[in-house]
Amino acid sequence: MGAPKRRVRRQRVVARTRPVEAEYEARAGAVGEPEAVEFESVSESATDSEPESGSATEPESESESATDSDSDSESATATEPVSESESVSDPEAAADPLERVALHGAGVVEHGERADRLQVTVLVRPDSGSTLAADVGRGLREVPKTLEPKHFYDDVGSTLFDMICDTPEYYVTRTEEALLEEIADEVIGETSPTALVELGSGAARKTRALLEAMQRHHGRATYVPVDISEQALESSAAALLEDYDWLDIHGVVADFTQHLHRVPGAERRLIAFLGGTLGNFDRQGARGFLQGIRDAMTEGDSLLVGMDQVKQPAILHAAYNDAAGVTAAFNRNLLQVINRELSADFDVDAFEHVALYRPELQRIEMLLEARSAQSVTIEALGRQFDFGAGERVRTEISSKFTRESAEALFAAAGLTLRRWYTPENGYFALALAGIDG
Ligand code: SAH
Ligand code: AVI
Repeated sequence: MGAPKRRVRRQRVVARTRPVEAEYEARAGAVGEPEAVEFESVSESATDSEPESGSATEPESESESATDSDSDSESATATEPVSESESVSDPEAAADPLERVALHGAGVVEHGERADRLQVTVLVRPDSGSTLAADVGRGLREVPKTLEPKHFYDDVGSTLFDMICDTPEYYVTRTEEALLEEIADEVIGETSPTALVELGSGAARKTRALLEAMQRHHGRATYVPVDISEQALESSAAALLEDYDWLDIHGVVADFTQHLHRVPGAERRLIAFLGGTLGNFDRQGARGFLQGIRDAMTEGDSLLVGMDQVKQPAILHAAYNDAAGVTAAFNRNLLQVINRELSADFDVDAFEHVALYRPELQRIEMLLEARSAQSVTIEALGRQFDFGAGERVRTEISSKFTRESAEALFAAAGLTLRRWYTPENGYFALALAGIDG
C-alpha cells in the first residue's frame, strides 16, 4: 500500500440562479478537504478508450441493440498518461488490481485507522477524453441530438445532484431512504451478505441503513461503492469511515456499464442499485444492464434495485423542475463539462432546461433547448455543431415503473423478483431479485 496520497479535487459551479450557486458554494466548502483521511489509489487506468454500448445514458432508438454491459471495452487499454499525483505505484497491481484484493480487510485493515480500512481502485477517469468525446460526437450527430447523462457527474454535477436530493419537489431520495430504513433488517437478514456492493453509489446517504443493518447482523461490514465520480466516492467514503469504525471500504471508480466483472467478489454479495438510476437506461439498455449484473452474480448474490414508480404527471413534473433551479443547473452543467473537457464554446446561458413527462413512454425526458440559433465549436472533435432556435438536445431519460413492468424487465434479464417493497403512497419501490428460480 505504498501508493502516493492524493486529495479530492475542488471546482466551482456556474449556476444560473443565485440561491443554487450560494448553496453549492456552501456545500463544496462543507465537503471540502477530507480532513485526516487521504486516499490510497491502488491502481489507475487513466481512461478506457472505447465508448461503451448501452450506458445508463444511452439514447433510445429503434435500431439499437440491447446493452451489453460487460462489453469488450474492457480490453481497451489506457491511452492517456496517468497524472503524476495519481500514478501507479505497483505495476503488477495496475495489471490486474481487483482480482488480487481480498475483501474483509485482508491487507486493508492493518492498523485499525480509517485510512487502513479504505482502498480505492480507479479504473476510469470520468471526464478525460475519449469516452466523452466519442459520446458527444455520436450524440450530437443524431437526430434529434442527445447527450449521455453519465457525463453529468463531474465534481460540480455530483454536488448538484446531491442538492437535488434535498429539494422539496424531489420526493425520490427521501422516499427511498425511509423505505430502506424500514426494510433494511429484513433484506440483510434474508440475503445475509458478506459485502454490500453499490453501483452508482454517489453520496451513499441511503446506504447507511443497509450498512447499519449489516453491522447489527454481523458486527462488521464491507462496502464496495462503485461510481464514475471519484469525488463523490471519496467524499462518501471519508464520511462513512469517520462514522463507522466497523466498516471496511473498497471503492471502485469505474463505469458500471463496462467494469461489472472487475467489481470485487465475496462469498455473498448484496448488489444495490439505488435511486432509480436503472430508469436512466432506455428499456433495452436496462434489460442488457440487468443481464450483465446477472452474469456477474454468483449463487449467493442478491440484487436490490430502487425503481421510481409511475405516478401523477404533476408530481413528476415538479420533481424535475424544482423551483430553486437546482435541476436546471445540473442539466446545464453538462455543457460546462463539454466546454472544459473538449474545449468547446457552448454559451450555457443560451440553453434552457426543459423536463417533461411522457405518459405514453412512462418516462421523464430532460432536454436542453436552444433559446436562439447557436453554432458551437468543439475543438477536441475538430468540428462545429449547429442548433436551430428552439432545437432540443435530450440529456436524460428517467423511466418510471410499475410492479408489472419491473417484473417483466427482471424476467427478461433472467432474474427472479423475490420481494417488492413500496411505501403506502406507492411513489417508489425497492425490488429484491435473485438468480435462482
Ligand atoms: N445512488 C445514489 C446516486 C444516484 S445519482 C442515490 O440514489 O442518490 C447516479 C450516480 O451514478 C452518480 O453518483 C453518478 O456518478 C453515477 N453514475 C452514473 N453513470 C455511471 C456509470 N456509467 N458508471 C458508474 N457510475 C455512474
Ligand atoms: C440519478 N437518477 C436516478 C436521477 C433521476 O431522477 O433520474 C437523476 C436526476 N436527473 C434530474 N434529477 C435527478
